[in-house]
Amino acid sequence: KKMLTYQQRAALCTHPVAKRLFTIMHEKRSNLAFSVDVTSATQLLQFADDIGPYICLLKTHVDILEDFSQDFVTRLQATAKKHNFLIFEDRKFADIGQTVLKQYISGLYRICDWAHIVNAHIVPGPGVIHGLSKVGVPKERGCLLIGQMSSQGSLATGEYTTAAVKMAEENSNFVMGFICQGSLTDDPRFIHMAPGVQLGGSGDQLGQQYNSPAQMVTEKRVDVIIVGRGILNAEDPVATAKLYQHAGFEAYENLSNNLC
Ligand code: UP6
Repeated sequence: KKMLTYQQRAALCTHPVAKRLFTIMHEKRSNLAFSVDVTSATQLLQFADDIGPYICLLKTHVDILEDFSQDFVTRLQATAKKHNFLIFEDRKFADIGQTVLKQYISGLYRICDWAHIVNAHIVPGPGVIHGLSKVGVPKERGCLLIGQMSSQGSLATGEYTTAAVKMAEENSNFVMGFICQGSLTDDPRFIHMAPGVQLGGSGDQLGQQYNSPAQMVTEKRVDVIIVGRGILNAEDPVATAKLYQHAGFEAYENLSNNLC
C-alpha cells in the first residue's frame, strides 16, 4: 500500500479545514499538536506565541480558564495567524443535536466563532454531528469524532470505534477525522489525531496512558500527535516542543521512506 504525503492528501481533501491542516503540516514540517492545558489565559497566550512556530495545531480546554474574555479570543486568533497554526477546542460534545448546537454557538465561550476544529463523542448517535454541522459547515469549521481514547479502561473500542468511522463517512462535509489511538480507515482524506503521547512516560495516576511519537506515527499510523504535559511540564518547553516536532516528523518521513 502506497503512503501519501501530507501535500498529496491536502490535494485530495474537499473538506476546507482538513485541506488547510494538511497544507500547514507540509509547509511547517510539523505533525505536532500542543495541548495547552493551563488555567490562565495570559499563560496560554504566552505558550501559544512561544510554541506556535513548531506546531500545526493548538488544542485548548477553554472551560478550564479562570480569566476567559473576548480579548483573549482576539489575541489567540492573532497568534494563530502569526504562526500559521489552527485552533482545536477539545470540547468533546456529547448531547442531543439541539443542545450541542447551542453549546457550540452560545454561552460564555461561543466556540464556533473561533475554533477551527471541535470534537464530539458519538454516544448520542449522528444527531450530535447534525446539530454541530448545522452551524459549523456554513462557517467552514471541522469536527473530529472520538473513535478511541487514550485512557485506561476506555469503552470506545471494537464496534463502537467502527460505528465512529461509519458516522464520519456519512457526514464527511463536517467530519474531517478522528481522535484515536491508531489508524481507523485507509481513506486518506480523514486525519487521525492521537493524544496520550509522551517521550519516556508511561502514564499518570488518573488513567492516562502514553506512547512515544514514533510508536504513534510509525507503528500505529496516526497523523497528528497531541502532546500536553510532555511539553508543559518540561524544564524548557520550547526546546522540548522542537524535540517533539522533530520526533513526530521524522517518524512520518521514515514511514514514507519505507513505503514509497
Ligand atoms: N485527551 C486525552 N485522551 C483522549 C482524549 N483527549 O488525553 O482520549 C486530551 C486530554 C488532555 C490531552 O483532555 O487535554 O489530550 C492530553 O494531555 P497530556 O499529554 O498532558 O496527557
